[in-house]
Amino acid sequence: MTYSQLSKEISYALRHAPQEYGLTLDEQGWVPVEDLIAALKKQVKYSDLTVQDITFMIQTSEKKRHEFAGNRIRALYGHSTEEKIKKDAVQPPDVLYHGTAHKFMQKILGQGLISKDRQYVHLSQDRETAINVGQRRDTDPVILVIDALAAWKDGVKFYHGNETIWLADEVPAKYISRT
Ligand code: HQG
Repeated sequence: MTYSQLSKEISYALRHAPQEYGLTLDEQGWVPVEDLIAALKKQVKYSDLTVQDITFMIQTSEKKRHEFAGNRIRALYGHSTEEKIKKDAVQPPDVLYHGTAHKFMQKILGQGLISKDRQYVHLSQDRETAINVGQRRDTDPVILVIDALAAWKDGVKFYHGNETIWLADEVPAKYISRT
């Protein structure tokens, strides 16, 4: 087992397929960590897994993907499960960014940013994060600038993911510009 493998598997379980692990997310996406560990331990590679491994994985991970509080764990963003995770809307920074591929641009400028397979659109707090996100899909990604404050004032809802990631239900095209 590597910690990167563990992070990926926990993301898969808590973002996309809790039922495959016999888990049920609560409204905010939490599950008891002991249930997650018990489910993972059924796989040989995780047979020695401890709660300390999970704590270490979260602490040392480059991206803050998971949160551990009390005896519960959840994914902070990325969900695609049927039941939409409940988050409190909060005022975003004035400007947010979104890194994407050139091939999506025509559609995005027409219909805005939509969440596609996930529950929320993912936005970046800074340009560097947006470049990293966009590079997953394009070696030279397009970095979009979102007039988040104007959108918020017009009633578009934003939610906090982690220190670098913000979420929204959708971002209409009129708040999006190209750099
Ligand atoms: C695009 C990773 C056509 C959108 C990352 C994106 C992030 C549209 C893709 C997090 C569109 C969806 C999320 C429209 C949006 N028409 N394409 N109207 N609206 N798109 O993976 O933001 O490493 O669901 O631009 O770092 O790329 O897994 O979202 O390219 O933080 O922790 O549709 O996932 O984090 O792709 O990435 P995704 P994303 P982890």
